[in-house]
Amino acid sequence: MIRITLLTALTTVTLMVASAATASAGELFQFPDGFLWGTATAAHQTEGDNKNSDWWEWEKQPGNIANGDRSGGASDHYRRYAEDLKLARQMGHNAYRFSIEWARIEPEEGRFDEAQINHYRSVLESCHENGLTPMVTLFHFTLPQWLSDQGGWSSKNIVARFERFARFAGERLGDKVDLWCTLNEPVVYLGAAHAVGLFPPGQKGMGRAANVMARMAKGHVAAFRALREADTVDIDGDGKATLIGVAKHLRVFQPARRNNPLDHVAARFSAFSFNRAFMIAITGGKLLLNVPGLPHLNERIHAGEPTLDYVGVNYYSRDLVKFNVKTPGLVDRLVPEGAPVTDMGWEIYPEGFYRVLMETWKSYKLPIIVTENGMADARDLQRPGFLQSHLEAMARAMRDGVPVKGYLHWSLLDNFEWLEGFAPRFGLLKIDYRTQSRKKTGTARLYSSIIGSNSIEIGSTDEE
Ligand code: IFM
Repeated sequence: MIRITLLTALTTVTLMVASAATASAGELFQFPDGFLWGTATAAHQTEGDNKNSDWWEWEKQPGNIANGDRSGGASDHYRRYAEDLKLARQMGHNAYRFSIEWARIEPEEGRFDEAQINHYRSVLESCHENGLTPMVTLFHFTLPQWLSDQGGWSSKNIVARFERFARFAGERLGDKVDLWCTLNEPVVYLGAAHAVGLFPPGQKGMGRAANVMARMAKGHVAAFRALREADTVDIDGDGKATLIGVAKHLRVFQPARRNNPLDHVAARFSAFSFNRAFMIAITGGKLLLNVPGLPHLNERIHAGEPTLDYVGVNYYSRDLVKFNVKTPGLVDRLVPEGAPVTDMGWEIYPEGFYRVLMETWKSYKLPIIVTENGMADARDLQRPGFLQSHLEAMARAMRDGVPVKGYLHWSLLDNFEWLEGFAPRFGLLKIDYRTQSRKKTGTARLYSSIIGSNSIEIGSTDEE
């Protein structure tokens, strides 16, 4: 049982409507031409030697990372990106999501490093040489140490700093990128960094986390505007120089005890605070939080203009939610007994992917790109089934009208999994960290064959 404090107390109640799926076995689903197939990575998790970032310092402190792991050379992707992107092409991928590292690009406040921005230009060139449509993420959990020292996303200056960084990225990389992702998993991040203190800058407290949500929402909006202005080059000729979104971690929350009304309330609370509050803030323009014991928030985020071109969906799992009697603001999140789980103990629940996609489309009426989906499986035993069942779930959602434009598997290669260090293995390419050699997994081959046919047979997925 894991007790999670991630913003579960932050909000009012909204019902997460779960659509029951109906699948007829044996139906062949054809993905549209131009569907994006690929993988996602993040700079700090893969590049290695990210010395100016706040995680570099954080990892040095005993107890912060499992087994005392440090990201160190990570997957050596900073130096081996060309080899890795060639492998992606060989596997049939046509897209690649990665993050640019703010700590490298602006290692000191206001000093932008030409060599580093040129490095990312080379990565983008390599994407294009390999036929990979790049998606560039601006913020994926790491900050320059100088900014973290100011409080990171809790600092007053953060929105202006992020806007400046986004503008610089748009100006310097815009001729090679159309597809941008401002923030990765803002609610996961603000919970871990500013509510429970497990990520740097290690702040604790629900009140502060609520304010950080407002800052991140404003940061997204500021970055959206800056990218729109700065990146005017339409690479793919679709008439749009930019498509800008966020990668939002979305989960299914269900009451642990069907007959317990408090668990129902807790599940709805969790769905609203984790899945919806941030999205409503950036799409609707207002962040409304009204929870006893927390600062009331009624903040205008923007004046009603469009600030999202697509929703990036990161889907991993579901939680059974149990009301916590001792600390009513908190909830316990459980895995159903006997359910299949990943190496990290997360339930494997493909039906939830279908539900999340349906719900996201109904809520925001925006195109969707699956910006992450995957599992930790060191022996690659369950992952082929995971991939197959999740792609089937996605295909069913598409058949039922959800405009999914692409699927980016997490991850291209094994990498540094934050608090868990190097033990969890998410890669389609398995890495031997002694030699940094890459080896294709069975899942990588399965993925290639699905991409090759651009279709999938929808089997009889479990329904509830
Ligand atoms: O590795 C992370 C990634 O950085 C963000 N989304 C979830 C992944 C697996 O935990």
